[in-house]
Amino acid sequence: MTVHIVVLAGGVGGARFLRGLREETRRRYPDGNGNSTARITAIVNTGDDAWLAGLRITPDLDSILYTLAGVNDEGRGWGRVGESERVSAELREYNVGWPWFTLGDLDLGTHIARTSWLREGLPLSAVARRLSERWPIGVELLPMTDDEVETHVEVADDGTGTGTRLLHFQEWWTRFRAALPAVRFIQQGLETSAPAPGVLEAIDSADAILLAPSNPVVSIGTILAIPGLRDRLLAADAHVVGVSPIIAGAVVRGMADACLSAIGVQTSAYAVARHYGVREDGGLLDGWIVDDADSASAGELSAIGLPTEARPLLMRDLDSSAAIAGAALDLSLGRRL
Ligand code: FO1
Repeated sequence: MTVHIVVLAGGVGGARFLRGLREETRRRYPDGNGNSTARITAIVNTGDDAWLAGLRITPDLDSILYTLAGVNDEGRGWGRVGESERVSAELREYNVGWPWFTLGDLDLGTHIARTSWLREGLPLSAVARRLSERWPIGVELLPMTDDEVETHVEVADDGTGTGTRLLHFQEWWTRFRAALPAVRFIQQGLETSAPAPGVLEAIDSADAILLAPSNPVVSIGTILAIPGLRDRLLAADAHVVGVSPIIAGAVVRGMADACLSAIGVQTSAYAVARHYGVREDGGLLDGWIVDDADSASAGELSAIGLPTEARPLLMRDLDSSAAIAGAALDLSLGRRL
């Protein structure tokens, strides 16, 4: 039987986790020619998306696509390896786009292809599929929705000191490095959005559902906010297991701590688990994976009915990522009634 694994994922952490999961399923369910018989569906956050220089940019889908295709810039965590920036230098001269948000030449190839297909009327889910057909990535990439849902951040207005102003997430994140305290996050377009075709069906047919160690607020949180999605997860047969993006009270990379404090959640493996909620209290989680450094919280969480395992959580390389993905998969499959 082919096992069907659904992963909710954001950008860099999601990409590394999916690369590890693909490797682990290749080892566990070999298909005889180097791949696996497992089916992996990634439901990806698109709240970071933006229109820029007339092009539609989808950072989390691209981080995952490039990483699984092996053409990503491993160090930066986004964009293409061997990139050049001739066009973005020209755009800067014309003051087109955001000078603090670099669109590399190879990356622009992807954005131009995507935008031309969108202009032909293709939905984002079809565009994501077409882009991923260029490489044998072994994972089905689904945007959380085909509708435009963009995260904006409300920050104190440094001008008058009284009001607040709204920034696109990318400006808050890349221009200001999340240094401006966020009053709240607003997903514009959320109310009228719907899960992309295939998303609810994937959740219904999943044998395991995993929350990647992505930003719990603006990545996983945005996916869960899409109307109908959370309820479908709660109704799913598969057990939902999350991997903590926080180790020993600190983010592994990115600035999830700035996001968590904005919603009043402590930056800890324990607090994020409570934020997602324990299944028997009406929350999402049937299981949680924390780092060895947080093994004390594993005991506390198990005591409140959330099976929690402690293991090394740093995704240093393919083997460590595969081991983490395997542990999450075991916890999800193992707890099937
Ligand atoms: N992040 C930066 O810090 N600086 C950039 O100039 C930048 C450009 C960029 C272009 C395309 C893309 O897909 C991602 C890009 N990112 C950049 C990363 C991006 O902010 C993150 O991938 C996510 O949006 C946050 O998780």
